[in-house]
Amino acid sequence: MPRYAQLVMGPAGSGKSTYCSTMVQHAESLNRSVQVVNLDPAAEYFNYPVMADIRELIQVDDVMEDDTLRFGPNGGLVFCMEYFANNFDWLEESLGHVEDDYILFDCPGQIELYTHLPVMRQLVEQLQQWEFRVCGVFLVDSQFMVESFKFISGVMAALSAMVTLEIPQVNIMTKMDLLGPKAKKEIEKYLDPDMYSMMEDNSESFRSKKFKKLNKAICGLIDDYSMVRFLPFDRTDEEGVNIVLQNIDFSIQYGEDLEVKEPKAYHSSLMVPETRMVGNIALLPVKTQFKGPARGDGIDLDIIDEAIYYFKANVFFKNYEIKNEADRTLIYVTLYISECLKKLQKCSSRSQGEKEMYTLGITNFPIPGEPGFPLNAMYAKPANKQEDEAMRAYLQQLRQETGLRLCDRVFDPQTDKPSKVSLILLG
Ligand SMILES: Nc1nc2c(ncn2[C@@H]2O[C@H](COP(=O)(O)OP(=O)(O)O)[C@@H](O)[C@H]2O)c(=O)[nH]1
Ligand SMILES: [Mg+2]
Repeated sequence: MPRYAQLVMGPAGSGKSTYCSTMVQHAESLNRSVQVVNLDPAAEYFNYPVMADIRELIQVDDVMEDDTLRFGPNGGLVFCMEYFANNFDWLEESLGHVEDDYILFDCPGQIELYTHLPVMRQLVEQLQQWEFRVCGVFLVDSQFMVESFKFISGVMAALSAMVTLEIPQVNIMTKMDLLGPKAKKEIEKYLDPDMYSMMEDNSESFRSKKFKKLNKAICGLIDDYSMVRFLPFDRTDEEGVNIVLQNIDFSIQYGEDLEVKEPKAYHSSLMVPETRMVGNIALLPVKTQFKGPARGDGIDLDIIDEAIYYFKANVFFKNYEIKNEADRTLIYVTLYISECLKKLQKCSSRSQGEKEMYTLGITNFPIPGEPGFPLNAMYAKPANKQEDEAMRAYLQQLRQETGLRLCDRVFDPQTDKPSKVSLILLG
């Protein structure tokens, strides 16, 4: 099974750490597990739980304070990252090996990591060896993108990461929530831009004759790579966040190998060779005091227990496949439960509920073969008068016992009211 990773990159302050925590929350709401690894040795603040933190391995401050090294902040960071690249076993240990895991790497912002230093590329290769499918996620702050020349430098940064890393990359314009309506409109043209028309932009910086050829060449280059699409990211817009995640998932084929979980219908486990029949319904024993042909003294689990237990799963099946005669009993009880629940919902006390259930249980109900029986195509009508009586008696016994058991479940002993929870749990 592959594992999945996003390398979250972009200049300092572009919103990488915020992106990571937004994604973690979003994934949680989808019931997906996404973990974050902090790879920024100079990180001061982030508000997501970390699976691993590079600062456990090395800290920029320690490097800068070292009298023999004497690095400034940038040099310190580069030193840290090179140290990291020589100690990937630390990462391997921290990641463990969970199949199918999905990890965000919150990377440092220094652009040189993506332009000419080998460490990020080494990291990608290492992750790939560990069976990760890696997607680059390059963030650019929308605040800086409202002018063409700034946009072009943002694009160039994203492009250099893409060329260096050679992995699928999704570019994101962050902090869209900070833009006013006018700026939002303005920025739309940058999301999927036409570089040549951008060159016609009337801003002064583009007018300069001296750079005209260069600008044209750069715009042509960007256009040729046709990777300049940006996805807008507004952390307050759940749907937008989801679109971003889907794009990234798609680029690393997340979810394609996951087993498709078909909804499952449940079948009765109570069929045994010596089971008696009425028509083609299994006359299974029932734990009950009500009179009828089925006695199940001392049995552990009966068909009504099964029907109540599987009610929620089975009641939605329009095309339930009947596998044996006990399934016919199960389905009959399942349908009867939904009839009961409709009535019980309206009852204001348990004693009223019990009365209603008693009446519903015995009042003339159709049996197989009679008009009004809902499943005549699948149920055989009784072969003779004797079977007719047995069937009627058995179904009535099932109905009465089911009604009584539902009262046990549905009425809250404290309030004597039908409790919403059990009504919902049951259907
Ligand atoms: N309004 C708004 N602020 C953001 C957003 N993303 C980041 N910020 C702010 O921008 C600053 C830098 O964000 P951070 O995630 O730390 O950037 P990093 O350096 O790339 O990790 C912080 O003050 C964040 O609160 C966003 O989507 N909307
Ligand atoms: Mg950060």
